[in-house]
Amino acid sequence: SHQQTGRTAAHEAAHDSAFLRACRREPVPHTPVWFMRQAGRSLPEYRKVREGVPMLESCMRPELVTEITLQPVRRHGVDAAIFFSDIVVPLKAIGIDLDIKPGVGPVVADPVRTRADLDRLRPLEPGDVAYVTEAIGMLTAELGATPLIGFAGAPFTLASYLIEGGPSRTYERTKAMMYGDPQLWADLVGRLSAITSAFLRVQIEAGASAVQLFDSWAGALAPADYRRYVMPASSEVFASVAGYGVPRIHFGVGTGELLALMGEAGADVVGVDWRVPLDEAARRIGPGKALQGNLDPTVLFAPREAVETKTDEVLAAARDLEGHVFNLGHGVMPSTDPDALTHLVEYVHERTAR
Ligand code: 1CP
Repeated sequence: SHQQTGRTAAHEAAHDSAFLRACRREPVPHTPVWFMRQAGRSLPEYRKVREGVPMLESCMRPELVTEITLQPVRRHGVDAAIFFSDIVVPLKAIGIDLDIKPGVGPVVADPVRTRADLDRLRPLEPGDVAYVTEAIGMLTAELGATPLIGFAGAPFTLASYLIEGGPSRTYERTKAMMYGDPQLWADLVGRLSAITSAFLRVQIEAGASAVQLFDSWAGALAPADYRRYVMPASSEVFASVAGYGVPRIHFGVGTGELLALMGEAGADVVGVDWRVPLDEAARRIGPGKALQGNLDPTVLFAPREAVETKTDEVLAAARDLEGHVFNLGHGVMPSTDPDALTHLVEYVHERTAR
């Protein structure tokens, strides 16, 4: 089909990029760099085009998504683009009443707390997110050899927003369901796994040449609970896209004790936050995986010399990895000076030129 041709062309154009080579643990001309939340409020050109457009609405306008996704590629020369969207977009697309409130994050009008509430989590059809397919088609045509990373929220992190009704620090209701009604929990994350899998497949079919599963808040769990209550649903997601052969990245915050399990869940690349040095992370994860990370995003508020010193530390710890994608340990903070990010990209490229 026409769409399949688009996908194949996009995947072929990006195939030999430093980013995809590093994900596949092949030799690279330089360590590839991209930043989580590289599009967004740190960029004046982003604030300008977002003026007066609510977050969720901006995700549904293909021209705007294309422009915002390309902004950090043009400005910083990063080695990959990440699709501009949000982890709650597929939930909105199946009719969940939610909004992204400025300065807060996703807020769900009627939280999911009972078995009857599960009926609202119907499967995601590609037609529900036609604007995603359209935006990725436009984007990959513009990106050429620069790979596009698609993404989705992992079942645990999505469940936490649905159950709590918004951002949380303790995940008390989420854990209450997990421990108190394991069957309801399993059915909930099973439905989310199907929705997330479908959302990733849409993005790959449209031309994304890698995918990242964000289980941002999984670090709140002890390893035994992660293995029992969360890992099966995330493994299902990874298995459902395995056939495409595109690299699968798995990331969460505060996951030092979960790194091996997050690799085992089916990732090709494991994202590491700034709390665990990459050489130690590699020992925990074992062979056969590339690593992504892990400069503390707040380091970018320090003078340039300090940023370079801390970057050298990350690169030194990454020296013997099978594959390394340089990134921050979590997203770019909104008040970051964009010039600091541009310099960081140049610096990593220079220091790692082979
Ligand atoms: O109006 C705005 O600008 C709102 C801020 C904003 C933005 C720019 C939100 C609300 N989402 C986004 C875009 C977004 N969300 C991207 C953009 C692509 C890029 O990196 O350039 C991505 C990858 C996400 C994914 C996302 N959304 C995650 C996982 C990544 C992470 O940071 O851990 C999570 C947890 C969310 C939920 C969410 N959406 C928005 C906010 C402020 C939050 C976090 C709320 C909380 O603290 O719980």
